[in-house]
Parts: sequence; C-alpha cells; structure tokens
Amino acid sequence: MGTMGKGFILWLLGVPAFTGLPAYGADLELQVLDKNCFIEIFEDDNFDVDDPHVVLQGPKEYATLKNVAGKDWSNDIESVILGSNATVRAYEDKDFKGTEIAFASGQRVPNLGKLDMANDIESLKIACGK
Ligand SMILES: [Ca+2]
Ligand SMILES: [Ca+2]
Ligand SMILES: [Ca+2]
Repeated sequence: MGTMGKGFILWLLGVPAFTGLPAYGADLELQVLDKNCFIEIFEDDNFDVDDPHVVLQGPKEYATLKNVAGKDWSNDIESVILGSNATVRAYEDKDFKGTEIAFASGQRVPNLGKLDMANDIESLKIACGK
C-alpha cells in the first residue's frame, strides 16, 4: 500500500467528521496505524457484545472517559481485551489519579471486579509495544 492509501485509511479512522480532503501534514505521514495496539472496553462483564463496547486505538491517553465514541464511559467498564502490542494503565479517578492497574499485552479481563475495579475506571493510558 502506498503513502496515499495509508493516509486515506488514517483519514477515515481519525477524522470522521472532516468536511474536506485532509492536508497531508506531518502527523498523518508519520503516524502508522498499529492494528495490534488497542484496548476494547465493555460496559458489561464477560465481553458482552450486546451492551456497549468500543475499540480504542493506541497510542493514546484519556484523562477522562466522559465522552469516548459518544458515550460516557466513566465508572462503567467491566471487562477489557488488549491487542497483542498494547499495554494499558487504568486509573480509578480522572486525570490518571487514584488506584492504578496495569494490563499486559494481549490480556483479556472478563471481570474487573476481581481486580476491585469494576465500574471504577475513569482515565487510561494506551501505550504500544510490549
Ligand atoms: Ca449485558
Ligand atoms: Ca458497567
Ligand atoms: Ca472511579
């Protein structure tokens, strides 16, 4: 895939409401999407796909989860799945405060209650690399 193709995919993923063609600036050209660097978050436990769930692409830091993909995810996550090249730190309060838990690459956590973090996460950091 050439440079134009990659740029177009990043445009589709990152700027859904963009009204014109993107300028091929430094950010777009340098950023290559790592499809294994993500965390999928679920509103319910056991990865229940019948309730809200969303994939968050890394690397990215969320100081708040108040508006992620159009939903308030604060204190609502009960299970997570990490991509094989993502590590995530999650915090019980916004702005990366309170109790911190770390998830390893590829980790699947069906019930955050076992870590005493069910419906408690309010901010997180997604890093790429193991
Ligand atoms: Ca459910
Ligand atoms: Ca929940
Ligand atoms: Ca909390």
